[in-house]
Amino acid sequence: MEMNRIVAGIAALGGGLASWSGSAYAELALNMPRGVTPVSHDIYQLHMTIFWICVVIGIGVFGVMFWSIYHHRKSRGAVAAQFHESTLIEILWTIIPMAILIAMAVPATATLVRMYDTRDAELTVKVTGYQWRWHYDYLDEGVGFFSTLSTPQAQIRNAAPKGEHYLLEVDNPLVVPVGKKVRILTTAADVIHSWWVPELGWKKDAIPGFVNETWTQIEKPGVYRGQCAELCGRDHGFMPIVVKAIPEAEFKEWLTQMKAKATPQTAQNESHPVSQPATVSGDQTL
Ligand SMILES: [Cu+2]
Repeated sequence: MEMNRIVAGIAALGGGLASWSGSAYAELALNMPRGVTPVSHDIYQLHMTIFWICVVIGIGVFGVMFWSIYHHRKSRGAVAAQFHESTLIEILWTIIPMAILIAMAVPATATLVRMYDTRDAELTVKVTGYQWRWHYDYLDEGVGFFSTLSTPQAQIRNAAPKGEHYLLEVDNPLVVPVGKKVRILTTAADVIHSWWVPELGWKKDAIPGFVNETWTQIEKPGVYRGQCAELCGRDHGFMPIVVKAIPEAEFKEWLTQMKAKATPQTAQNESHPVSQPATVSGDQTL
């Protein structure tokens, strides 16, 4: 009777969870995104492979444990088996976990090696973190610009309804061609920032005095949004990243336009290296 009630309770809870996860899935992403680059797919696959290995290990270990606790309980008069210093068991419980770890390390290392392989990139963009905005330099192209939060102040101060991309929108997004390998160098001009666009699969610290290197190859046109992922000061939450991936022909056109106005715009931007804070406080001491 008691057991039936417990089973019914668990079933009801399971049913509730299933319907909840179905309806809430769109808002509450429990898993990492699959992303839009070969590396992000590799990372996702690796994550799922290792997740399922862990699930199998978890079920195996807890299954044996609960089975043993139940079947060898004291009320049944169970007597503990004695197998201290059993060489066979010690070898087995060393070899099996080691084999599992090595099996997981092989795909993990292969993915890491691919992530760091920036050879044959067709375009290089240097990303510089500033308090609190990003600067993008298309090396070898002579194009560079700041990318600053464009969410209106009124939304930040709750004086207007918040927009769809609240705090995830900028004036000048990073524009890249679809299907091309783009090398991304990250660095910073003041404190440590971190350049993170979840759909690209990785984030990279932007450290003053260092240049970190990675790459991306976006497969489908679109706008991908991210944020600074390293606490970098008061307006850390106000320096979003927007990457716009467009077909190569359009990108070439965009680059030509940018080159045409590169000189005046760069000069204008460079004359204001310190950004305006996105938040408003009583004492603006920048
Ligand atoms: Cu930052």
